[in-house]
Amino acid sequence: MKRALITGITGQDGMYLGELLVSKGYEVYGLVRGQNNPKLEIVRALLPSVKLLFGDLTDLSSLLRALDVSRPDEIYNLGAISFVAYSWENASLTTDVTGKGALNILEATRLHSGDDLGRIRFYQASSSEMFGKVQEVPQKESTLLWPRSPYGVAKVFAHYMTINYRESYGMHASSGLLFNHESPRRGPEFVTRKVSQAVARIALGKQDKIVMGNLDASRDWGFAGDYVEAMWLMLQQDQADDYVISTGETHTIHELLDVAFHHVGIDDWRPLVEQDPAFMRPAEVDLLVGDPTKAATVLGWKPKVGFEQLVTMMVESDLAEQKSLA
Ligand code: NDP
Ligand code: GDR
Repeated sequence: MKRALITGITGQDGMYLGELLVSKGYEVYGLVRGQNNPKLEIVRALLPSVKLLFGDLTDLSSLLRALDVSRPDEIYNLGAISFVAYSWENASLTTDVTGKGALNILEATRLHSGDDLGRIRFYQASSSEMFGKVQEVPQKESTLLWPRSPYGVAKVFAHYMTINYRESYGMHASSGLLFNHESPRRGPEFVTRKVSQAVARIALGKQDKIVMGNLDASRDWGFAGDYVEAMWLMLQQDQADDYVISTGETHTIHELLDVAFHHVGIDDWRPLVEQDPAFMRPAEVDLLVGDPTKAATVLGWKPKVGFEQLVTMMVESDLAEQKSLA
């Protein structure tokens, strides 16, 4: 039985990846931070067989302890401060967790495994946000990185540290340059879930309008359930490498609003959407669209859920949730 350790198990991807690995027969361990984490019970209910360990990416000794207990064959470093807008308000903390946290888990892995480093396979959750002010369309593994947020800068550090551990120590360390991926489990601070939740509430008469930021940005949105399969596939390869994971399609926030409102029978959403500079970013990433050719060719990976299906899945889920709240 293979053993896996997931940091960020309480996040959107951690939960999907935990389900995937359990379904494949892995013994799964998840790292949870904080003394009374409100998501602990959600994870326990969803993934009863997963063993939860307490630790924090900023605390090297807690990571060493988690590795000693779990003795993993595969490590998935999904833990991060992941909300881009928040990273301007907390740039130093984001650097510590999202950037140096990756170095901590890489170093803990090296120290833990000693001469047996070649046995462990490591996944780093890199991001399309690293492309920032894009230097090429579509973005590929070789596209020059130009991050536009403290989060993006921290992810670039973590990305190159992962490559550095591969090149310096021969570690099987792979990095997935994942474009935006969403689901009904997406945090409500992110734009897709903010829209799906608000649209459901407006349809049910619980809310009057949505207040948004920049509606012109374009993103390459996929389904989180598809994307965690790509993470797993990367660690099943003989050679560690870096892969863009995306759909190859891009859509604006306007299109997101079109699909979400249309699904509840509202075609003219403009009177229901206000814009507020509070939701604009100091530097915006205007256009992201990834080229997933390498993932298709080498990993045999392809996304299954398209943009409209994703948005309607999220609106449906929020309608059900909002109805259950009465
Ligand atoms: P979430 O924000 O949903 O989850 C982040 C996870 O990191 C949570 O479990 C959180 O724990 C944990 N975490 C935060 N701070 C720490 C810390 N100090 N020590 C240990 N764990 C911590 O993100 P997603 O699931 O969406 O994303 C997973 C990873 O993939 C992240 O690294 C993200 O940056 C990256 N990524 C995500 C993309 C996306 O579109 N979803 C695209 C590209 C990359 P808690 O619940 O306690 O806060
Ligand atoms: P992003 O996701 O920054 O791409 O990072 P987010 O959903 O927060 O923003 C996407 C785009 O929507 C615009 N936008 C708004 N965003 C939010 N959150 N709220 C609003 O009201 C709003 N109005 C417009 C934003 O300006 C932006 O252009 C996500 C995270 O999951 C990262 O961790 C991950 O690395 C990247 O995706 C790939």
